[in-house]
Amino acid sequence: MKLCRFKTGAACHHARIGLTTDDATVLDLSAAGVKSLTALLEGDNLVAVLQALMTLPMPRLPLAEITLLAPVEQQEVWAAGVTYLRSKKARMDESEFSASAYDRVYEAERPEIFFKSLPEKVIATGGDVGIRRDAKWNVPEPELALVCNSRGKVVGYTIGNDMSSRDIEGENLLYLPQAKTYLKSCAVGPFITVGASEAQARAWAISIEIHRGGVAVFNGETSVGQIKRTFDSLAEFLFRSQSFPHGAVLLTGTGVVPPDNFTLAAGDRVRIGISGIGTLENPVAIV
Ligand code: DO4
Ligand code: MG
Repeated sequence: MKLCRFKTGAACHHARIGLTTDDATVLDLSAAGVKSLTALLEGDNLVAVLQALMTLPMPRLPLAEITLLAPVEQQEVWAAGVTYLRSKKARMDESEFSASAYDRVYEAERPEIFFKSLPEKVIATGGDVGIRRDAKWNVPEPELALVCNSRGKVVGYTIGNDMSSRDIEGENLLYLPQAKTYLKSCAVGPFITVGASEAQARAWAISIEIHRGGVAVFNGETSVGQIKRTFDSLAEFLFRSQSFPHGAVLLTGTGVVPPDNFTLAAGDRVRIGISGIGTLENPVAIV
């Protein structure tokens, strides 16, 4: 079962809440009185609530006829890093200066967690993701994203793109916020898969394709099961000594890194797929 936010036409500014079980049509839950994703995610028995809602008469809209919005309302987006061995190696290779920090954080009990985006700055599928105009080495990071409610419970899963400037990150660890958090650096969506256990999610594949002028210039794949840490422990660290009254989205780190001679260019298209969720696709623009 997958939730989404959508609108029905260019002139319509009103976000609706949708539910899909077939990836071809969306039930308009707004017609059953559901006005917010956040309120739904706060409920204790989400799957049962959605099953009950599905018995009500509601418009069923073809997916091809709606515009999918980012599935965030007032949720901040945060991100964990160096949670896959592949990411640790890439960071250590990119910077001798910072190598021991990455090595240590991979092994440490406390994960690396950083702020990624305000909700209103999150890019939806189809929108431009950005590469910084002052960066020379830019990559997308395809990541499973945990959707947490205000109590820190993981209630669903979506897809995140943690756009990153590797030359800025590699120059000095203290530049990480500039390498990671800039205009259009975070895309999320399009669906939130609910009702899947961590064990089920760990069997999902994460894939990425980058197209330039219609030609694939990079593709890669990993398995969610390669994440070193449990989802609950990542969420617990995010919520420790912190409060998120509307819940939060936590990207869980990347396990796919393009070769070191690869950098994104304006006009590229980044397509990230997670088998249990769907596809997040964005063109790239210089910001
Ligand atoms: O400190 C570097 C960030 C690492 C990251 O974003 C990742 O592993 O996904
Ligand atoms: Mg990342």
